[in-house]
Amino acid sequence: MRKTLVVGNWKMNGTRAFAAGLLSELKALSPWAADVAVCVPHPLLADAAQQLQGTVLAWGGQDCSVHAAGAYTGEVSAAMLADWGCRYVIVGHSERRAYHAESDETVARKAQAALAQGLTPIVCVGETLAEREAAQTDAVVTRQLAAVIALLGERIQDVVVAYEPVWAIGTGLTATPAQAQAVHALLRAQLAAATPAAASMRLLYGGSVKPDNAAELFAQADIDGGLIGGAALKAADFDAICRA
Ligand code: G2H
Repeated sequence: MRKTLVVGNWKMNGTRAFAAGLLSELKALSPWAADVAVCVPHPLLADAAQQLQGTVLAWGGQDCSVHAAGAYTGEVSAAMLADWGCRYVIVGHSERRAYHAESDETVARKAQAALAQGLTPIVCVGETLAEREAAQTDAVVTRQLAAVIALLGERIQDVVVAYEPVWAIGTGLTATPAQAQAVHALLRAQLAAATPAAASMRLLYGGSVKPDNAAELFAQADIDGGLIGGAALKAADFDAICRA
């Protein structure tokens, strides 16, 4: 019922030459049974658009402004991303929440801005290690998602949700499939209370997904793919995950 979605999050990595090489390798390895996208740094969007136009690979940004336009130095609007042909934009990644002080409300506004431009926001939620150890995982992810539901209402159905436990990001630690599935089931139940479309929404897992753990994670009932960081920077690894 739900088609697997695998999204590469390049984070702040890559030059134009790197992107040209990786994207041409991925094009040669395509197609996949899953939907596949790469979220690249903003300066690489033009090259991604040129290289990926007409392929099975979609592309997107890693953040967008809450504002439509104006005097917001350094910001990139959802309209600009749409203008470059982006299909997706990641919002609320834990690195944005932690290093740029993004609140739950800010993340919700970014998702709203993305939807207004026809983009699919990939809304990230996830708990820190301290929160998990304090048994606050459910409360934290529920609070983070509730802010988005409160602002978007029924349009929550047009969002992709990514569960990324902060303690598993770039650390080599991965949530066990059972740990991840438990949170995904909780999130889907929360979505079901907000929209009848919850069963068809895609929920991704992110946090040290690798070729050797992707299949077991993606096999979980409520895990519909992944948001991939480090392993998205190597064509062979990303391809293996897309096939998992
Ligand atoms: C989590 C993930 C991508 P990594 O941030 O969003 O990165 O796979 O490197 O843990």
